[in-house]
Amino acid sequence: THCILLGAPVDEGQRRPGCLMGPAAYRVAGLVKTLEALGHSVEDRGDVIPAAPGQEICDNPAVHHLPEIIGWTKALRDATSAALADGMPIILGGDHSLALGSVAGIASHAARLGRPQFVIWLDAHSDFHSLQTTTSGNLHGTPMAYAIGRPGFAPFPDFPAPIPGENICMFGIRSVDPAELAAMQNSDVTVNDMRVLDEQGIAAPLRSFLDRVQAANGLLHVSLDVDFLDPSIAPAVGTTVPGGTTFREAHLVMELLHESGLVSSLDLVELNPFLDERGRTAKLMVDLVGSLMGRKVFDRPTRSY
Ligand code: DIR
Ligand code: MN
Ligand code: MN
Ligand code: MN
Repeated sequence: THCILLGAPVDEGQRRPGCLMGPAAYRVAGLVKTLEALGHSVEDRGDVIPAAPGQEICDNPAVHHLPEIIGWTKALRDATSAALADGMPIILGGDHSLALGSVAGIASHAARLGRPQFVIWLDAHSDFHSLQTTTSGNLHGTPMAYAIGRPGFAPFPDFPAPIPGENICMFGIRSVDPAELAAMQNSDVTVNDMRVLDEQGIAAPLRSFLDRVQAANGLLHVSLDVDFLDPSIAPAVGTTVPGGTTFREAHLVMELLHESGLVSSLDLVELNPFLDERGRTAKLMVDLVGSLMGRKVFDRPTRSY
């Protein structure tokens, strides 16, 4: 695979400074070497420059940094969609608001190809707020709502080819605000929250989603939020939520995604290196990318997707 790294040092989608150091931390933690050791070629396109902020406003006074995030959204949409023409974009965040742009970019690329776009959201949170419903005002809590075409994103560019709810799978969620829950229940999104994973394990729910992607000849975008992981193994994130996935569960997710052969793009989001313990979380994220891109400890028969 030709991997294209896009740095997205977005920090304005939440309130704890530090995510802007994420791209540098992934580079320091050896992401390029990890990918090359697995036989991939790597092209680091450096950090994306956001479009100049405009004067956009919205009627929810809690929302902050709206013009800056719109500037990031436009630039990341264009950079991601351009990268997809040449290889597999890996977007190095940056907080999760970067996915407003990356997911817009993948959706426009899929529409150009005439193929359905699927998204797996690996996160403690559902990030399903509209500009009207967010109470924190943190725009990192909104990208899924934008992607599915929820109303209330007027100051943003129209989302190109909204992604149908049945093409979206939330995986590992355990912190959902009431307004997000109401909106999700009104949608066809597949919700594999931690309770589902506790009862059914990782493999069965994930395979059933991957089977649908495969059957539809879909493209699959993976959006990996650090807080998908349990805080005991991944402390470097501003919004830790107890009860996250373990080291082995997370690697299993990545291994199954790899074996599916369906993944066409990846976001790595919410790493805050300022909160890390000597790069521990950054290194874990890089290791997970290794598993996603084919590293295995033992050879095992691959499922024939
Ligand atoms: C909360 C937390 N639902 C909010 N969101 C996220 O602020 O909207 N934390 N995404 O990572
Ligand atoms: Mn998130
Ligand atoms: Mn989260
Ligand atoms: Mn938040």
